[in-house]
Amino acid sequence: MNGYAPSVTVEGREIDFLILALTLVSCAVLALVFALILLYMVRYRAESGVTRGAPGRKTWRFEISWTAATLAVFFVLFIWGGNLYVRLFQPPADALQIYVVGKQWMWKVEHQGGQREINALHIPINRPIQLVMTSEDVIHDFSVPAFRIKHDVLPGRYQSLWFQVETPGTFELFCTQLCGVGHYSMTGEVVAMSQPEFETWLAGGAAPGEREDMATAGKALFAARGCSGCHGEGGVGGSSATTGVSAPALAGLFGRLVRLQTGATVTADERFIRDCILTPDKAPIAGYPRIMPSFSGQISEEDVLRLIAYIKSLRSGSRT
Ligand code: HEC
Ligand SMILES: [Cu+2]
Repeated sequence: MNGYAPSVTVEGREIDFLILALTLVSCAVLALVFALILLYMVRYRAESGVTRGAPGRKTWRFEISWTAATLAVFFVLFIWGGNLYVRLFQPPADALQIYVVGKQWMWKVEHQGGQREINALHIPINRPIQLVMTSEDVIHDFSVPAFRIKHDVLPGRYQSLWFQVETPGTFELFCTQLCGVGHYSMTGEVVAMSQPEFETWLAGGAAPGEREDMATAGKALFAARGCSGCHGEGGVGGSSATTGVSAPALAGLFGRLVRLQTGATVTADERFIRDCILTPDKAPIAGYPRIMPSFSGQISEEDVLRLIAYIKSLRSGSRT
């Protein structure tokens, strides 16, 4: 295994370039400091006879120019780094979403079509990929050195990471957070393929009839877990005449602004829906009784992701 894997993403190359620039700037400062140390060592050595201690004349011009130059260099690095950071953590809207759950000691991946894999991640090239990640137990860290990406994966919340790979190939995947005795074995591979090859891969494995896509699996869970009893078949919501329960419609919820009882508004993203299912007491929404039970500890992280996929698939007014 070689120590250096050339970056296969555009952002990765920019990260390399930024690090190179930082290293060069640091080396330049280091060289200047050492050159001055040497210069003064020779110039003011004991037998040199140079006068010391006389008050030197202070020139403001020198003072101001070195301060301004340093400031300018650091501002350039700051703006460059800040801009890159913001871009790295804002997935493009058209990114292909793939779900990742870390657990001691493996990475479980689920594609929207329901294809599942362990310690492997298949992706198409030249297309932005967004990973929505969570952990079932302790803190893990998803790292693919060749993509220059690395992010902690925490239990109880969703982390998102995105990248776009340019060259096909197989790349190493590591957990880079010490997560227990099996940590060393929590590795895998990311296989980047052309779009047609990726589609062939997606279609392989289980026959299409046997595999449920995530939203369909979520729909079954929605009924089996009794969600539909309050939220209605297909999440249409409203108060049911038979049960007298009033629960909000879930169709069209994803991406909408929701008002909480505290008066605050939040966007209904994956994390919000997850919290609604697992800890409904934490942020109850305005205008409804607080009767939704907590499903914490009763639903696996993977099932929560499937329920979210189902809720995302419900457009307003749809009755599927
Ligand atoms: C006993 C009735 C009941 C059951 C069962 C129930 N819910 Fe709810 N749900 C509610 C009520 C009432 C609210 C609104 C008040 C609140 O947020 O607590 C709500 C809120 C929500 C919200 C937030 C909706 C919004 O507009 O912001 C989501 C998402 C949700 N539930 C999903 C689910 C899922 C998924 C299940 C099944 C795992 C489920 N619920 C089971 C009654 C229920
Ligand atoms: Cu781990």
